[in-house]
Amino acid sequence: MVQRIGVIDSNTGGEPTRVVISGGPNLGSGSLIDQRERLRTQFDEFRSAVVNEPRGSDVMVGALLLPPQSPEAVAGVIFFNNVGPLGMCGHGTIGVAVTLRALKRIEPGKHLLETPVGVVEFELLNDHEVRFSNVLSYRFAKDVSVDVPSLGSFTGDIAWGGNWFFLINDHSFDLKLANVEELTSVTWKIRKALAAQGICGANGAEIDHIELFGPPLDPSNDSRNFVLCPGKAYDRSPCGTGTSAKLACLYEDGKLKPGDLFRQESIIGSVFAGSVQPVEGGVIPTITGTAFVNAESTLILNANDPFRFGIRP
Ligand code: PYC
Repeated sequence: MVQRIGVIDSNTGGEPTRVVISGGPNLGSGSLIDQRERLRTQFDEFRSAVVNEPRGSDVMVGALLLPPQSPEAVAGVIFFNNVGPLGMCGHGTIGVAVTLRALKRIEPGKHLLETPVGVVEFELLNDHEVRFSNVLSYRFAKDVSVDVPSLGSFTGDIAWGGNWFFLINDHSFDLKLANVEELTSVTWKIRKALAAQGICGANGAEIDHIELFGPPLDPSNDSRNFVLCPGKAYDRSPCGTGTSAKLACLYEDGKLKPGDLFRQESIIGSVFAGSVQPVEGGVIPTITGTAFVNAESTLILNANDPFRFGIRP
C-alpha cells in the first residue's frame, strides 16, 4: 500500500537538490545513458513523485544515486527535474557532494562522479564547499539570430556545458529578482522561437536552457545571469552547466585565459567561481560553489493517494 523513498535535500546557492538515497527504481544494467532512458520511459512516475508538487516544486532537481560503473568513482548519478532527466547538473553535483559528506560516505578530497554525459571530478574542500571539473564544454555556434514573436530579434551563442544553452549578452532586460516573471516570459518565448526555427545544438539536440547576462550587482563579481531551465523554472544558482557554457564562450573569444577566475552571480546573488583548462575541442571548466543540507526525509507514496506520483501534465 505504501512505497517509501529516502531523500536528503540541500541547496546550492539557493537552488535545491533532492538526493534519493533509498527506495529508487532498479534501472537495470548498461550505461548511464541507457539507464537514464529507462528512467524516462519506464519510471516517470517515480521522477514526478520525487520532484513535483505536492512534495516538490518546479524548481526542485532530483539526483538518483546509482552504483558506479567504475570502482574508481564514488557513485553514478542521474539528475532530473520537473519535466524529465538532465544531462549534467552543476549545482546538483555540489549538492550530491555535500550530501555524501553528510552521510559520511566521503572524506574531504577528490572524487569521481559518473553522469550520463561523462565523468566529473569533484573536490570536497570542506563540509560545504565543493570544486568540480565539468565535462568538456564548448561553443557550438557564435552570433546566432533568432526572431521572437512580439519581442524582435536576439543574437546569442549556442554552447554545451553538460546541457545545451543559448547565451544572450545583448538585450535590454534588467536582471533583478523583482523581474523574474518578465525574464521567465521572455526567455520562454526565446526557447520556443529557437525550436520553431529549427535552431539546435549538435545532432539536432534541443536547446532547453536560455541564459541572459548582465552586469553584476556586486562589483567583486564579473557577471550576473538569469537561467531558464527546461521546465520553465529559473535557476536560483548561477547554474553550473550554464556557467561552464559561458566560460567556454569567453575562452573562445579570448576574454578568459587559463587560470583566470570568473565570478558568475545568479539572479538571487549567489556566486560560482570558475576557470578553464583548454583541451582538444573546448575547455574543461572548474567551478567552485557552496551547498548546505537542509532536510532529510522519507517520501510516502500511498496507493490511495491520487497525487502520490506528483502533479504532472
Ligand atoms: O547547475 O547545471 C546546473 C543546473 C542545471 C539545471 C539547474 N541547475
